Amino acid sequence: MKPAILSYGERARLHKSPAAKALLEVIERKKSNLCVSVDVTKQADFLKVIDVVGPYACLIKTHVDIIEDFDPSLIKNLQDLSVKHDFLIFEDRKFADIGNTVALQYSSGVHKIASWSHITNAHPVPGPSIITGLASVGKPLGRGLLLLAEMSTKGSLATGSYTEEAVRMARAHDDFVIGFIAQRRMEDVGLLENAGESEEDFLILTPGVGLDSKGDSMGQQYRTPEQVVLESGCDVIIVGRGIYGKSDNVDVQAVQSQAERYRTAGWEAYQKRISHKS
Ligand code: 5BU
Repeated sequence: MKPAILSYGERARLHKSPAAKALLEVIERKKSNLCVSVDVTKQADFLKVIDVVGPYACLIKTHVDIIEDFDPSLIKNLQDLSVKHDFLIFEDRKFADIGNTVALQYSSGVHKIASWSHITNAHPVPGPSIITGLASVGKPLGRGLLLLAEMSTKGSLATGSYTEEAVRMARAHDDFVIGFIAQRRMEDVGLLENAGESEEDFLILTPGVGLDSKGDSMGQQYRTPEQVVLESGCDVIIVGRGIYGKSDNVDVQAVQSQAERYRTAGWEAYQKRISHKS
C-alpha cells in the first residue's frame, strides 16, 4: 500500500530504519506532523522558543551554525527539552561535499552534529559518496538522512532529472536514507515503466509552509498545510517564521498560539488524507 494512505502508526510498525520509526512513532503519539524550524541567533531565544513550541512539535529543526553565542551547554539543554517535550532533533546542515569531508563535518568540529541530531540532510549533488560518507558516522548511531530532492525556493535547480537521480540514490541506500526534503511524494519519480508496486516508504518533509503569507523577499515560497499534506501527500510540515515571527522579539503567547494553529492544520490535513483511502 502507498505510504500516503497508511496511518503514521501503521508505517512506524512497518519501517525498518530506527530513525524513521522513532519519528513516525512520535508523530502518532503526539498527533503532530509539525516540525518547527527555530532559526534564531541567540541561545536564550532558541531555548525559549523550543520550550514553548515543544509540546506541539514532533521534530525541532535547527541551524546550529547561526547561534552566535554557541557553547556545548546548548546541546545538553536542547537534549533535555527533547526529552521533556518528546520531540526529535533535525539539524538542517545540508551537507554537500566529498564523503571524507562530510564525515568529518558530521562527527567533529565545534558542533559534533551526529552526536545529538537524530536526522540530518544532504544535497545529492556530489553523488552517492556523500551518503556513504555520512552513513559511516550516522548509521552506527541509528541516525537517518534526508536527501534534498527539491527545494521550496523560486528558481530552484533541483527539478526533473536531478530529482529523479536523488530518488535513485536514496533507493540504493535505503539503510540510511529515510526520506526527502521535497514538495510532493516521490514514489513515482524515476521509476521505470512496469516497475510494479513498490514497498518503499520514504518520509517527505516539506519546508515552505505558511498560512498567512505566500513568500518572503528572498525567494522563499509558501504553501498551506492543506496543500502540502492533503494535496501533495507530504508527511511533515516544516514551519519557521510563521510560528516564531520576528526572531529579535519572541512573544511567547503568540508563538504558542501559532504552534497550536499549525499543528492543528497539519493534523487535520493528514486526517482528511487517510480518510480518502481505497
Ligand atoms: P521559514 O521561516 O518557514 O521560511 O523557514 C524555513 C526553513 O526551512 C529554513 O530554516 C530554511 O533553511 C529551510 N528550508 C527551506 O525553507 N526550503 C528548502 O527548500 C529547504 C530548507 Br531544503
